[in-house]
Amino acid sequence: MTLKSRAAVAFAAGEPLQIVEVDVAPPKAGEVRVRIVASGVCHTDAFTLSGDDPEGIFPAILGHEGGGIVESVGEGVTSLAVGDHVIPLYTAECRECKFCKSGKTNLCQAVRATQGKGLMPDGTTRFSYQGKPIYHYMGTSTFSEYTVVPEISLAKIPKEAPLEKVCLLGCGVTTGIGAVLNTAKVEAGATVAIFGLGGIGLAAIIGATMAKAGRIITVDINPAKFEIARALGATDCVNPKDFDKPIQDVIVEMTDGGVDYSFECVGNVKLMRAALECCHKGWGESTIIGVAGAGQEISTRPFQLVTGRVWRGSAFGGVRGRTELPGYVAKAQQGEIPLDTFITHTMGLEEINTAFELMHEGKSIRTVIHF
Ligand code: NAD
Ligand code: AHE
Ligand code: ZN
Repeated sequence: MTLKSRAAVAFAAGEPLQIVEVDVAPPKAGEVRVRIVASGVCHTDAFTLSGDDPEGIFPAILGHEGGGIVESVGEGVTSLAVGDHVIPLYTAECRECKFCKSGKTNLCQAVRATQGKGLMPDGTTRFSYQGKPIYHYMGTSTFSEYTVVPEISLAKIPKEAPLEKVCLLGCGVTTGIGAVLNTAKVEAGATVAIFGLGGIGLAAIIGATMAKAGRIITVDINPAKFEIARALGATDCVNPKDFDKPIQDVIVEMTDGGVDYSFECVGNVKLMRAALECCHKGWGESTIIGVAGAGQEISTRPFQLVTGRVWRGSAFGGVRGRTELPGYVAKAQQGEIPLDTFITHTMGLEEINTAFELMHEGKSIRTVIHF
């Protein structure tokens, strides 16, 4: 049966979201309809809404950091049942594709092609408004009371975990921690630099403390972010605006030649260069997490790589969602991942445009939308 659902619809790039009642069709074979209980707002939602995302497609229901409860399942769904608690995954885990079987990446491609076109795997959409189709987003579309997601794009989590908090593990917090532990594999005692102290960069601090990094240098142009960074374990807080030389030179001087690992958590291609170039000659490794807009490219002197620095990238922290996310939820439940620290604001769906404003003004870390 088709359900009515309150949703925040992005009708066009650069326009505020509109709260309307959409129709959500039942799940087809291999799909699951989920009642979303809460959703964080990530910078990537704002990035796509801005029109900078080459894959941005409108009208769409954004949102990819949600937590919910299975409302109904389509034919052939075996791993989930009505009432199960789930976190939607923008990086599916089919366990059967070449990527999953490689053991080398979390980038399952089973549904990626249709997902990038805003469609379910059969090439159609489950959302409509006034009889016209509305596109899905990142395979999750969590800014809707009800959404439909492939079975392989849902991590089942214990019912005891508070969905209005662990939803943040659907993107930001997992991404930052995973990039440090899975992608860079930071070792104990290492010196780390983290560029950008939003949800991702702050989570990278947690990852660095989990890895027992010796020094955690954090960089942001908004000094209001430094208090929380220190509370999470940053040893140094640096504002590039306080210096009249490039930030990479400042960090190289602070560290006797550069850091062992750096992380770009902003999406600024100039900062990506700085993050690479603040790495130590011979072994320093820089991981790009931030997402840059259409047409932008990174650059550096090839000599930076010839002399031993390494450039990497990380999506969803290299985490295989169905397998590994329950472990992240357990860590949050045990207090090892302080999710409360990230939640600076909570509000209802009607106020969702305020969440975007707070993010752009640098006043929030994460706003969690309660449905
Ligand atoms: P955010 O807006 O909450 O935080 C960004 C931070 O960067 C802010 O604190 C801001 O002050 C700081 N900043 C901006 N310009 C800066 C500069 N020139 N130098 C230093 N600091 C600067 O964003 P977020 O939600 O933490 O997301 C960060 C980035 O990570 C975005 O690009 C987002 O799209 C991306 N992201 C990537 C993945 C992935 O899997 N690769 C996952 C989630 C988010
Ligand atoms: N659609 C964009 C790229 C967006 C992007 O890089 N997304 C990240 C997740 S950001 C979550 O907040 C990601 O995981 N990418 C891997 C993937 O398969 O999308 C573009 O440039 O086209
Ligand atoms: Zn995100």
